Amino acid sequence: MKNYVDWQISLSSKITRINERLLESITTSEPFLYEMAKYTIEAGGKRFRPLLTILVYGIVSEHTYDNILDLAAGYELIHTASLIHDDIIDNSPIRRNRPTLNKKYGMENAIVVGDFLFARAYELGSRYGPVVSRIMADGSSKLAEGQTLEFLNRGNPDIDEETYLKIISGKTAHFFEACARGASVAGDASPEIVEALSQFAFNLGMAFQITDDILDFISSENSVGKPVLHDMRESTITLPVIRAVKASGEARDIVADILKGNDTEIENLKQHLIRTGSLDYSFKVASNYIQLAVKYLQKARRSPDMEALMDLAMLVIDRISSLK
Ligand code: GRG
Repeated sequence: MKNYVDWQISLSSKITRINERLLESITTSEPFLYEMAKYTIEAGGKRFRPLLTILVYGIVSEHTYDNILDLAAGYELIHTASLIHDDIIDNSPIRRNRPTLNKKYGMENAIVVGDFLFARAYELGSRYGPVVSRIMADGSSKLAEGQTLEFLNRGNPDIDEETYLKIISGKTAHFFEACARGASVAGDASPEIVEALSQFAFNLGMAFQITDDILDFISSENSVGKPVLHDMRESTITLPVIRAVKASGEARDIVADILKGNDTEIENLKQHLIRTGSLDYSFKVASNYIQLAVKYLQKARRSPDMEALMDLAMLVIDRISSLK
């Protein structure tokens, strides 16, 4: 598997069903609300969370994946709603290669669309009973905790690695974990397999967020579908920068300068991250999470769905290797 696009193509029939279910789940008697929700859903995205949900279910259950589509769509709706709210917080202009909902329809409408998607998501989750509903709600609470901790540390050049890891656990990894936990519980997996697949997803999520943070420095807007060098502009300090600041006073001075509003120094910081090995270090941390993820996944039954998740784990790392 060469890249995400190939991976998605190999799963295109599942993605088509996810997209259909997403559109079905946002029908409402208010046409304008539907138009805005549809605009967001049709912008696309990688659909990792619903695919993770479906593939985990496929590993543990003999039943058709149609049985898990509602849960998969529910997780994608929560993810999408959190991105809408995140774009409002950051006043972001572009998401998924399109103007954000807040830019196209205004902040007031965007807030309501986010709320609407949350409401529909929990309705979908409730179809799987109280245990799965609670897993879904826990994943969402962790998103809010991660976001809050990140916000508290915005503009803090001395944020440590432990705090960063806690932030990304909440923002990304626990939500990945919730997808796998919800799907494996819904598929009646044994407690050992529920735990193994949940840990697989958590570690995958950690690696995914770290590589996302690396890509913010080394990628292009076209390939990631959102502005790059965005984190520093928003005063969000990520692992490569934390590493560089710890290693050199010069890096700390550059970061302090950027935090005061001198955005022209961001390119200089990027070169510094390359020179000091901070990007390589971050890549190594991400690779360690992937190794752990793979170890957990290997506890599950070998099947085409398991192989597809193994491919995904490799791709998370490959998207950086291919740019190095
Ligand atoms: C959920 C209750 C509740 C509150 C939300 C705003 C907020 C609180 C949380 C936002 C957290 C956040 C911005 C997480 C980002 C995680 C992340 C890795 C996003 C990008 O995911 P991709 O690359 O995006 O999978 P696509 O567009 O492909 O779906």
